[in-house]
Amino acid sequence: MKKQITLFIILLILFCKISFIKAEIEIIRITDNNSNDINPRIFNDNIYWINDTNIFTYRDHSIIQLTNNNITINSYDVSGNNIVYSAGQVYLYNGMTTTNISNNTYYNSSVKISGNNIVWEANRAIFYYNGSKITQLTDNSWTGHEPVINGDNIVWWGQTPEDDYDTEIFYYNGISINKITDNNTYDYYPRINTNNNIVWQGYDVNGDDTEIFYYNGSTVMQLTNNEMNDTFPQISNNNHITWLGSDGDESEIFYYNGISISQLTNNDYLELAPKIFNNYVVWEGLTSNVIKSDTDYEIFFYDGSTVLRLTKNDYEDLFPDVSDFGIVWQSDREDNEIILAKIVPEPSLFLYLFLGFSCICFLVKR
Ligand SMILES: [Ca+2]
Ligand SMILES: [Ca+2]
Ligand SMILES: [Ca+2]
Ligand SMILES: [Ca+2]
Repeated sequence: MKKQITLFIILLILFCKISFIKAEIEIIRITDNNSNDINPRIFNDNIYWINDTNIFTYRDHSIIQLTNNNITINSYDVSGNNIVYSAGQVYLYNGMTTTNISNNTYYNSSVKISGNNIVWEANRAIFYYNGSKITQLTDNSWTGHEPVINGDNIVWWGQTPEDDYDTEIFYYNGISINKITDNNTYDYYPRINTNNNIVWQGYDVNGDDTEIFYYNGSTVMQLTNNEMNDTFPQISNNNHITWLGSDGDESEIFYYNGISISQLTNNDYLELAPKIFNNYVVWEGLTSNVIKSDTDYEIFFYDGSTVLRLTKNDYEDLFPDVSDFGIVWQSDREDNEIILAKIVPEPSLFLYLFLGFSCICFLVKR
């Protein structure tokens, strides 16, 4: 009889655990000081942000100051141990020392890094540093803006003299520059992933509103076709895509899983700033009707199956970023602080099944 009861309890626990397997979240406040901590990024389990004029990181439960500047940082990016930032000039911190990479008389901005390769915008042109020398990728009669990089593959938006009034998406594959678009409407805001798949927003043929376009390495697909603006596309390394669209009134979050498009939000308030990592999507949402004065932004997280609301407070929670480790964002309290929502990995279904059936076998044998 005792054996039957034990068996029943094991089966009940097994059933409950299997029924409730999903992402669990642990909220951790990273900073607690009297200055502004802003623009957080997360790469694996390493978190970075800007505090006033310097970049900080959070590793193994402690905060480390990485740079020692008193100039305003306008952009930064991370690849492995390399941190690159633009503060007038472009600086590379390789984990040990800081070097001025750009060394020019321009105002340099929009810096991105992949391995040792760095790209940025200066004087309406695209500059590329391959670890040893700088090349200006755009001819002086061209314009180039906001480059992104994967390895030695670089994408930006801009114009050549043949483009007349509108802008196109340009792709440098490490050898030559090709146009991905060639039309009479504005194309901009490209993003590239580790497979060299590219997304961007561009006006449709009528030039009325923007759509989302996706280059899968060989062909261009138009993902949206509607009367609203579709903006800020992001692509993950498994080729999933998210963006801000609209169902008629204000913005909503949309998600393309490689096969079909789904709408992740359906409400009467604004969504902004989507980011994606594999099947995870994060964004900020203005949680009351925009006409009310008591609204503030909260952080939302799509875990691949359901949307979870991560904050519910009177602070502005902004600019979330996501990895498989967790979600980070800035929260405006007395001043801005960095918050982490750690995704607590649940033991897998197979582990529960294995443990459960091992216990049952042991009991039956006895
Ligand atoms: Ca165009
Ligand atoms: Ca549209
Ligand atoms: Ca909305
Ligand atoms: Ca602070």
